[in-house]
Amino acid sequence: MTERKVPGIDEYEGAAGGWGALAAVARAVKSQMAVGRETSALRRVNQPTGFDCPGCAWPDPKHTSSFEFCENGAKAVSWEATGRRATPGFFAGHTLSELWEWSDHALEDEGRLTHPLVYDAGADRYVPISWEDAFARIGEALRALPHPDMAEFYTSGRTSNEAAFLYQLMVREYGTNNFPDCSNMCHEATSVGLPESLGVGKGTVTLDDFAQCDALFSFGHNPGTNHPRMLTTLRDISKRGVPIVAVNPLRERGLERFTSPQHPSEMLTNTATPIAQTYYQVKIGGDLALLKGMMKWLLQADADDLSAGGAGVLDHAFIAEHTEGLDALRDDLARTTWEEVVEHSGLSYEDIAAAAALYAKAERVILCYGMGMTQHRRGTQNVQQMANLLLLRGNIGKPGAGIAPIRGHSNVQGDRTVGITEKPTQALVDAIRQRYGFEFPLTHGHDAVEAVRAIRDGRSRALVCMGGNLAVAMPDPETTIPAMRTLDLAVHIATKLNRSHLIPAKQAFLLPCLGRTERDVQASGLQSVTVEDSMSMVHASQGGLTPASEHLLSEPAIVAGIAKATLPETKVDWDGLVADYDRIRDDIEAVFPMFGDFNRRVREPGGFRLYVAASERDWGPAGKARFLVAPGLDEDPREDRDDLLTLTTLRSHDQYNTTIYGFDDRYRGVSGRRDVVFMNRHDMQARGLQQGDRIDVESCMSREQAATRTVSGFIAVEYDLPRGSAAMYYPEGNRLVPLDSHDPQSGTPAYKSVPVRVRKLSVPDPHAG
Ligand SMILES: Nc1nc2c(c(=O)[nH]1)N[C@H]1C(S)=C(S)[C@@H](COP(=O)(O)OP(=O)(O)OC[C@H]3O[C@@H](n4cnc5c(=O)[nH]c(N)nc54)[C@H](O)[C@@H]3O)O[C@H]1N2
Ligand SMILES: Nc1nc2c(c(=O)[nH]1)N[C@H]1C(S)=C(S)[C@@H](COP(=O)(O)OP(=O)(O)OC[C@H]3O[C@@H](n4cnc5c(=O)[nH]c(N)nc54)[C@H](O)[C@@H]3O)O[C@H]1N2
Ligand SMILES: [Mo]
Repeated sequence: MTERKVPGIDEYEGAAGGWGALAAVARAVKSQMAVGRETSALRRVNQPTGFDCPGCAWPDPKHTSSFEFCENGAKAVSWEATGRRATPGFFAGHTLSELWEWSDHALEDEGRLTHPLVYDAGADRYVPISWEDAFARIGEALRALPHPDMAEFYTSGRTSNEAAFLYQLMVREYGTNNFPDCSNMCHEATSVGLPESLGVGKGTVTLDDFAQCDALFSFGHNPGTNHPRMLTTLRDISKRGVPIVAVNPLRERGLERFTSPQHPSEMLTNTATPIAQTYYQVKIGGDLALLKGMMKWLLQADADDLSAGGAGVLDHAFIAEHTEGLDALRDDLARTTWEEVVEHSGLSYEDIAAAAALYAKAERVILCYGMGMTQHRRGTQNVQQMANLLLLRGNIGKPGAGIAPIRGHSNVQGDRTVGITEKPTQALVDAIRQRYGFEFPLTHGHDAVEAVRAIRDGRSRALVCMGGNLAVAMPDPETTIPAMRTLDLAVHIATKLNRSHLIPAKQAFLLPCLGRTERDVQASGLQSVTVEDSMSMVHASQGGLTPASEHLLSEPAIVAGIAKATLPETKVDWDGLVADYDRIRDDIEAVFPMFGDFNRRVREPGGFRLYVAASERDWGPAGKARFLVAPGLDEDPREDRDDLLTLTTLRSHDQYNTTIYGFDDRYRGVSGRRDVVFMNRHDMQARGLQQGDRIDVESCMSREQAATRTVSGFIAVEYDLPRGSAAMYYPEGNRLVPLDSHDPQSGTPAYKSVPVRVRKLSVPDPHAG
C-alpha cells in the first residue's frame, strides 16, 4: 500500500546532521538576503563576548568554544538578523483582515518590525505612533481598569533576565500576579512536579555529568530537530560505549544516528555515529505504564536479590538517608498488574524488563525528557515517576547522574528564576518590600490557561505580551482568538509580525524591540543581558549588529516606558535602571540572593551556575526527597476505544514554535508541505486509507462534548509509530485540543494526547498532479 507516490512524502535514509544540515544553514542565511549581516552574526553566537543563541536552552561547552555548528541556531539567528523590514509603508498597504488570510510563515517573513504602531480601527490598519504617545495611552488604559487583576502579562521565554525582572517588578507594583507564561505550555509539569519530588523545580545535572554517566535515558524529546547541539553530547556518550535508551512513539532520526558537522572525517566519509542503542516505541501516553513497569521489575529484582543474600538492586543506604514514601509507592506498584502495564505501554514484558535491567546495571544514570512527557493530562505525574525511578538507585545528586528536563526557549528557565511566576512566595514579597518599599499581594494570579479563561469570561480586559505568539501557541484557537478580540487593550512587544498581533482589541499597540543579535546602547554605553540555560548556568549575552531600525527600543526600555506611564507614584528608579543594566543585576541580586556577586561572576568566562539544592542532595524545606504515587495508568477516561486514535502534536524540522521557517521536515521525509497526519499502516488499512488519502481529523475528548472540533484537508502518511498512535504538526493540530484538556496539577495543555477519529474524504490531494 506504500507504492503510491505522494508529492512531498519520501523516506529519509540519511543520519541526522551531515551535509543536509550544512546545506540548510546555507539556505537559511541566503534566503534572508542581507548576507554579511547574518554571517557576522553567526560568528558571534555563543562566543565569550557574543550573544546567547536564541535557538534553544541547551548549554554550551564552557560557553567559550569556537563557533559550534548548529542548524537550529543558524536559522534562528538569520531569521532575526534578516534584511527584510515590515515598515509603516507595508502596514499602510494591508488591512488586518487582509493579513489574517496570510500564512504564519508569510507574516513573519515580511521581516523585522521597524516603528511603534497603533491600531486604527476605522482603517483596520496599524499606523505609526511615537513611543511617548504609545506609552501614555497604554498607561492610561491600564490605570482605567477597575482592578489590576483584570490585566494579563504574558512572557515568552526568550526574554532576558534583566527585561523579565523589570517586567515582573512593574506588574507587581501595578498590583497583580497574572503572569501567563510560555512555560505554562511547556515545562510547567517540571516546575510543579520536581519541587514535590526533589525540593527544586530544575534539572540537577550539568554538562560535566554527561561526560561521566554510564547510561542515558531519553524520554519524549527530539534533539535532532529541537536541540541539535545536544547531538554532539549524545555522540560523545555513544562513542564512549555508554548505552542510550530512547523512549519515543516515533522513530526520530536524531535519536538513531548522527553525522557530526563538527567532525570532518564523519562528514567526508559520510559515516554516522549510532545514537540510541535501544529504542522503545511506547504508545503515546504510555510512559507512565513503562515507568511503573520498570520500577515494578526493580522492586522484584531487589527482593529476589536480598532473599538470595545479596545487597539488593536498590540503593538502600540512599533511600534510608534521603527519601520518604517508598512504602506507598511499593503498594501502588503491587496493585499495578503486568497485563495493564503491557497494554498501556504497548511494550512487551521482555522489553520493559530489559530496560529495567539496563537501568539497574548502570551506576550513574541521566534521564532527559521533553514535551513528550510534560504535555499530557498526567504530565506532572510523568515527571514525578521519572524522579521515582532515579531515586530508587540514588541517581540524584551524584556525579554522572540526575534528571535533565530539556527546556525550550533559550531563557525560559531564567525568566522563572527572576520572578515571572503567578505564584509568588512570601520571600519574594518581603524582598521587594525591602528593596523598593512597596507591597504586592501574595494571592495567586493566572497561568496561561486561566488567563485565556478570564479573557473569555470578561474578567480580564487587557493583555500585554512580552514576545511570543499566544493566540497560536495556546490550544483551542476557536476559544482563544474570539476571546482576545473582546479586549479593551492589547500590547505586543515583538521583533516580527505574527497572528496574535492581528487580533485587534479596542486599543492595540505593536511595539518593536531590539533582538538579541543587536547592539543595545543605553546612557552608560553598550549593554549586555544575561540568560540561564537548561543546566542553571547563567551567562552574558551581547549583540553586535546595528539594530534593524533606529526606532527600536530594548525590552528593558519598553518596560520602563510603560511602567512610568502606568505608575505615576512609582517607587522604582526606572530611568536609572535602564541607563545601566549592571544596576538591574544589582537589584536582581538584592531580591534573589542566589545571584550573589552577580555582576562580577557573570563577567567570568562561561558565567556561573546557580545553586540547585538537589544537585547537592539538599532537599529543601521537606528535608527528604519523596517517592510519589500516581494512581492508575489511564491518561484519558474515554469510550469507544476501538476506533479512536491518540494524536500527538509536534514540531517539524523547519519551524521554531509558531515561527514557520519553511515547509520541510527533513528527517521525517516530508518536503514542501505540513498537511500531514502520520499513522500506523494497520490503522490506515483498518480505515481503508492509502498513502496520501485526504482525511478529516475529529477531536473526541468526550462524548458529551457539544461542539465537535475537526480539521480537514490533511493527508494520511504511513509512519513508523505504534498502532493506535498518530501525529501531526503544531500549531495545525491546536484546534483539536480543548482549552480544558490540561494537566490539573500544572495546567499544562495536553497537546501530546488527543483522542481523535480519522475519516476519509473523497477530495483529491491538491499537491498531486
Ligand atoms: N528547531 C526548533 N528547536 C526548538 C523548538 C522548535 O520549535 N524548533 N522549540 C523549542 C521549545 S519552546 C521547546 S519546549 C523544545 C521542544 O522540544 P521537544 O521536547 O523535542 O518537542 P516536540 O517537537 O514537541 O517533540 C517531542 C517529542 O516527543 C515525542 N512524543 C510525543 N508524544 C509522546 C509520548 O506520549 N511519549 C513519549 N515518550 N514521547 C512522545 C515526539 O515523537 C517527539 O519526538 O524545543 C525548543 N527548540
Ligand atoms: N499543539 C502544540 N502547541 C504548543 C506546543 C506543542 O508542542 N504542541 N508547544 C508549546 C510550547 S513548548 C511553547 S514554549 C509555546 C510557545 O509559545 P510562544 O513563546 O508564545 O511562541 P513563539 O512561537 O516562540 O513566539 C514567536 C514570536 O516571538 C517574537 N519574538 C522573537 N524574538 C523575540 C525577541 O527577542 N523579543 C520579543 N519581544 N519578541 C520576540 C516574534 O514576534 C515571534 O513571532 O507553544 C506551545 N504550544
Ligand atoms: Mo517550550
